[in-house]
Amino acid sequence: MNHMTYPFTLEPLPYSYNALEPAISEETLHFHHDKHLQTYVDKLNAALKPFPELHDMTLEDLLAKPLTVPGPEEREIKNNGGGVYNHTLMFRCYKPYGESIPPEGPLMELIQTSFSSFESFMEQLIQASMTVFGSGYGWLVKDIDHLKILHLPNQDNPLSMGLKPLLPVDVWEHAYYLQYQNRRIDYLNSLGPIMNWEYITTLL
Ligand code: MN3
Repeated sequence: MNHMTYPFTLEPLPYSYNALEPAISEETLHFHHDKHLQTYVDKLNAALKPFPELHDMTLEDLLAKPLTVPGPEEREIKNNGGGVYNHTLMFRCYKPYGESIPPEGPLMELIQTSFSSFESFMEQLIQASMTVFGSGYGWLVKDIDHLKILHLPNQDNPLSMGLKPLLPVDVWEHAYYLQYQNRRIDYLNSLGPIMNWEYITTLL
């Protein structure tokens, strides 16, 4: 995704706070980006501070590799590092409401060979995101030469499984509860018009 290293900073949104309405409200986006993501950034920096040997590692390496620190400290770095990575990637995967155009080129070819059709792919992605019990994400990932859909708990990241993250679908309640309360499916069904498939294609 990028090559950020310690100390990590909050990446500004690549669009205005009301750009995703009505799918994601301005209020939800302020909380999600300015409060939740900022907290992950701050906690990641605090967790890394005592370990200078980790300060030159990229966020990708911090998530993908075992760390030479005690177990609880490693868990703290992985959890908050996942929070930074997953949210930063997710916000990049969106674009202003209604500006989404369907995937084309290499991404569309991989979707068709991996899931037979774009419609089937979207159904499976929403199904996987509905399956998350408690907090977590539905994920589109690349595994060598094909795409996979999976779901992971909390802020776990596919990099730790040797997979390339392409699209996180955040189903923590903070992602949707202000607008959709318990209706997770309505939130998931609203996301189509804000998907930035051009950006996701650059991750292949
Ligand atoms: Mn979130």
